[in-house]
Amino acid sequence: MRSNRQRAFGLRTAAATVLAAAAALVVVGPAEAATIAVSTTADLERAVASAQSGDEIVLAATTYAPTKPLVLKGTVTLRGDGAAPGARISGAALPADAPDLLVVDDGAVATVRAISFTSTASRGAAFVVRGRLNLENAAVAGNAGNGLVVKPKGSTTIVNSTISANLAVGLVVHGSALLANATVSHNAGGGIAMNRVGDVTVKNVIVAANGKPGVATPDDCDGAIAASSASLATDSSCGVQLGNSDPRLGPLTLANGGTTPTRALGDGSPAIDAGGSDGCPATDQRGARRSTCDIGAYEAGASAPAVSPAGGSASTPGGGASEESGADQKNAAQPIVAAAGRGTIQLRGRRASFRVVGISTVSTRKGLVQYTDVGRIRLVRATITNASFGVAGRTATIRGTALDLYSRKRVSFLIVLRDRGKAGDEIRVVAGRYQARGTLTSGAITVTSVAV
Ligand SMILES: [Ca+2]
Repeated sequence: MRSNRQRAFGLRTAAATVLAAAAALVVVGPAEAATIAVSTTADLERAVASAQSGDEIVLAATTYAPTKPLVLKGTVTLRGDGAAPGARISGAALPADAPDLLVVDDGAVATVRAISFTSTASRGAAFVVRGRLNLENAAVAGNAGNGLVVKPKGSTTIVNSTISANLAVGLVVHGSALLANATVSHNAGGGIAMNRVGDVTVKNVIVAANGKPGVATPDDCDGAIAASSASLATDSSCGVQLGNSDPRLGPLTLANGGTTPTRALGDGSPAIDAGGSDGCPATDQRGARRSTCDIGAYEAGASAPAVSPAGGSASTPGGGASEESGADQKNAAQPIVAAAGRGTIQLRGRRASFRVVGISTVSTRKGLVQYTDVGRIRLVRATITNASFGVAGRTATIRGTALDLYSRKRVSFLIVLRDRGKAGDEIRVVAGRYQARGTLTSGAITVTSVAV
């Protein structure tokens, strides 16, 4: 083990910075690396901004909601501390003009382990990779935008990780990506998009139930995977070994064990014991020991090791546990609501059009509501006050207030979105005295719930 030192924030001198920069040009010795424990959003933002090559930032198990994108530079590791309910980085507090959650800068080599990334707005990605990203035992889930976007010079290796329930595309690759024992599923905008130039290799990977049946969006893969082994998809678009196969994935949940949410393999899943031993990690995303390798991030029949509750051993001198962290930890156990839709419905002799994006956790709500029934009501500039789910996570109820451009008054609204999985999605709108409901004649609604 290398000997690490705890670094106090804000005490770095210019001389130390110059020395560290010089050291980075040669080879950074182990003694230069610092381990920085963080337990609040402010700690995390400072640690990322001041990280030097070789540093490891260890996140206590709570929810972090940065107010601007976290930009990783140099060679840096970001990892959860292994306690329950896990570390989660949320995009809920990001500004509309900088909606990406984590950016791996040009030339950076970032390792990110055992953290969940969630709740970006529809224009934001959980990850933008310009340098190199090693993603391990992580979950990228419940984002209204894309999960990961790998830029032309960027590259990523994704192992034992789940990219799921994002409302846009799970993984967009302009550069290169190697996925091993990953699960890319239930992303409404598609699973993996190669954009004609992306170089993607998959080993023991599940790409399942992406896109939206009956709607013209790309499904599991958009473009050709360069090389694959022992991988499975629910349609034929990826060209992998087991195409048109249903892996029988369970709901995305922390209840499977570990510190990031996973989807279990149901009984009789064709993914069980169907992975190749080449490149198969010893444990799965949860830390459960793998036997004959299953395809995907989850090993069926294996138990995850017990995780200690937050606060057990996470506190280190200078780590700075704050008063906020208690509330954050409670929030971390709540489901994330994510719903998005746009389209038109047919009313009596006319059509109404809408666009709705809603993201909600118990502590934060964001979204966009626009609804136009020409001549009757036109809702804009909405404030969402509540969003909740109906049975089985396919119905979202969004409440708030919005400006009606016709009456020039703010009105309370209730919008219910029903995701029927294929053509047949429904929307119901109540705003002031206005009421309408209908089945979509164009567009689509996607509703997801991420129970973490
Ligand atoms: Ca197995």
